[in-house]
Amino acid sequence: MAAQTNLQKDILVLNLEEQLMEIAKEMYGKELSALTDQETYYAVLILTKRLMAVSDCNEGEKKVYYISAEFLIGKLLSNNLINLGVYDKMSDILEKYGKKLSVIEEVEPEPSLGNGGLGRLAACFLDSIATLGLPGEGIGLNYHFGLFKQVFKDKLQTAEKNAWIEENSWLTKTDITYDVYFGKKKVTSRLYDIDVAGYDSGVNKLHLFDIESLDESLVKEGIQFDKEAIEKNLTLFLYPDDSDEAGNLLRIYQQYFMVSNAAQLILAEMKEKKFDLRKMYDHAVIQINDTHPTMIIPELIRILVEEKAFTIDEAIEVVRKTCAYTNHTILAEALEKWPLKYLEKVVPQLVPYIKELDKRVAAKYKDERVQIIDKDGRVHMARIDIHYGFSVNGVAAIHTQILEETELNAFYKIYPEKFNNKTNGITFRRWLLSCNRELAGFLAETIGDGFKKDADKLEKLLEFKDTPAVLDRIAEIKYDQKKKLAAYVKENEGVTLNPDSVFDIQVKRLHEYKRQQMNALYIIHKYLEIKKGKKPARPMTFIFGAKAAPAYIIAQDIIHLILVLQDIVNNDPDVSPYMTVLMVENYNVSYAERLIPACDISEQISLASKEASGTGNMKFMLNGAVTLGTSDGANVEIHELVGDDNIYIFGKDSETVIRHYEKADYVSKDYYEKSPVIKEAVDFIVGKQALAAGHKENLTRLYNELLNKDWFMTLLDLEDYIETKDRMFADYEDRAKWKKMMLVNIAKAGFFSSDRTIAEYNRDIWHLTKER
Ligand code: NBG
Repeated sequence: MAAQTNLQKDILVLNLEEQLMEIAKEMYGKELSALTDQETYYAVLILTKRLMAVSDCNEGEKKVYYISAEFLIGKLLSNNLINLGVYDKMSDILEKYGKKLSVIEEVEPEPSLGNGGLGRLAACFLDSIATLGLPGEGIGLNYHFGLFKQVFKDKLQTAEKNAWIEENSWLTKTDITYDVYFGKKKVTSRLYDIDVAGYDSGVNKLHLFDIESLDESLVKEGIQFDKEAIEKNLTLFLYPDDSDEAGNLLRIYQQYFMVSNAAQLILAEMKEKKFDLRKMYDHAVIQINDTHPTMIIPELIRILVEEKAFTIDEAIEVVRKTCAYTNHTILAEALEKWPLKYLEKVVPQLVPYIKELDKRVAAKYKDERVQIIDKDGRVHMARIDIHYGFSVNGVAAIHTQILEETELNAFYKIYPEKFNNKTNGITFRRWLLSCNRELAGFLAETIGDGFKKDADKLEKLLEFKDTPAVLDRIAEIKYDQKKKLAAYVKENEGVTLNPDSVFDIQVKRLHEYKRQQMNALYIIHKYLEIKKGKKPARPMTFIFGAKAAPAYIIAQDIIHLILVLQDIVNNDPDVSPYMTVLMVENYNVSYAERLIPACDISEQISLASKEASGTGNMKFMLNGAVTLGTSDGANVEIHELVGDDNIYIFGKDSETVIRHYEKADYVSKDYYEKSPVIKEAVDFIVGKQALAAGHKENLTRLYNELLNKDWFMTLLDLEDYIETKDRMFADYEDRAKWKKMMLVNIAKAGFFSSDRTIAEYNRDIWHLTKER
């Protein structure tokens, strides 16, 4: 069978041009050369889907089901073509008919099925699972309007729906439908599939479930809709506003809908393959990505007991051996705790099982920190995962260590054997081969293209760390990418960027712990310095990209401050020759693919202990940026790999920060009063100039927050940050030194390939065998 499909794929590849012409005729009755860009995109899409449909599936005795609320897959055309090995061929064919593949790629709408790193990680993992030839599938939801589209109005973020599903898309409608029960209320789901092609390997599937009765017209203004009309709203948005009860209930509806479908799909496959359900763990491993899919545990137990004649003990044992949990954060507010009374409203059928799971824990352990249902009647989802799964992993060495020693220490004492670390990774197909074709091409010329399948081979580049021709070429490619970005930004944001300036970039979700506000304070500081006559050696460009959760007020205020600074700085003739500020609108995966290759300084400045890993940091280094970062998340491992000479680390370490929290002795005002530099920068937020350009309410609120609370300790590290960043800008002028740092960062990035991460998941947790 496998050989046959391979042959079909080979034949298709041989006849790519004829096929494409035929599709053009069938769909539009036109010659290829007469198609519009949009039509060409659809034709190439259809052909690529056909190619994936006849490619081998990764099969085996055991499969991983990666269940996740987010899959931030980004545009798929370019990556699919690369992974199928036909990118250049397709590009040549299109060229022959007067078309440019890079232009056609632009037409594709980007689905926003994720929020940030967690969702992007899931997408990288699917790529690597397929590339390693492992049997594995993603399971999630088909949100029609994704997260949201960010639009700036009056220097404030507003949210609109992000419609991405078109008549022709990567989704394939299947005839699989399931009944999902919320108590007695029944809804019907339908499965849509997206093929995931591995690089030079087989194809896997991303399963996205949708509700059949969805009504898109429910969304009236912005992203507002009737939160109670579950049958109509269930798969409209990812992370709908949860600031009220209806919003909370909707999130539980979504989560249960996801896991009920997942359970039905997994059990149907077990049945179809005639696997012994009592040995489910020999054929299925369920990776629970953060706590959103946690209800899969009680749901599977319920089904095994009620429909498959298991005793409760047997069901718990089988499920425990099947489920594994990944923790992605230690932020308390992100660790889900659902009031039992909400669960009773949405999924009453699960409640007796959750109570049973709780009872068993309570009978064995007295420690309050490990109880599933707390004294206030809230169900701690992560605790279900830890007690009733077989593996708990963090996503970077320091993060796992903090889980073991601090956050989850009570659990670590009970189950030390369950804990393990899996440092995150990124797929080099998207984050190098696709987004930086120039660099990838040059690397292949210089060290051979072995690194494309075995990322560790990038280390070979170190042999050239004193070779001027190689160093110069890497710097030249960076310069070209900066020019390209500048052209795109000019067209899309109307802002002029100077490619001869230093590009300093911070792109990631907006959150106080990530401390975009600290970066903004640096900008204020520089602005004031220039005003006083202290000119920098070279112009500086500060770029931000970030969406803020619509209900997160201070995050909105930080966006506002950055947009105010953009206005003030870029329009001040004394300063604008030396400095530019830009916050790009609707930062997403496609934007990241443009920004990352063009970056000189990678901002990774979270408060130590708070960023579980970060993955943007890895993408930037792979593309030759130098990191300015705290000792947090994966920065720590980057630091170890590149050494002190090739990274700029500043700020207090995680132990110091954790101690401040324990003792509650951090007082931001003390730092403000002690340091004239800090005071001057913070005061600027509510000074005349800022108030004239922005809104008093937002700016005052932010100012007060920094002065009176500053929960994520911005002012603690500000002086060190300013000093280190100044040093970095100065070092940029030592071009020889800087180029060498670029090279070392690229050469050492191999460890952060998600192929390595997935190989470790498989070695330690999944134990899948490939059979191709
Ligand atoms: C995020 C962390 C990042 C990490 C990604 C992927 C959540 C809840 N967590 O540091 O903040 O890189 O997960 O593991 O989105």
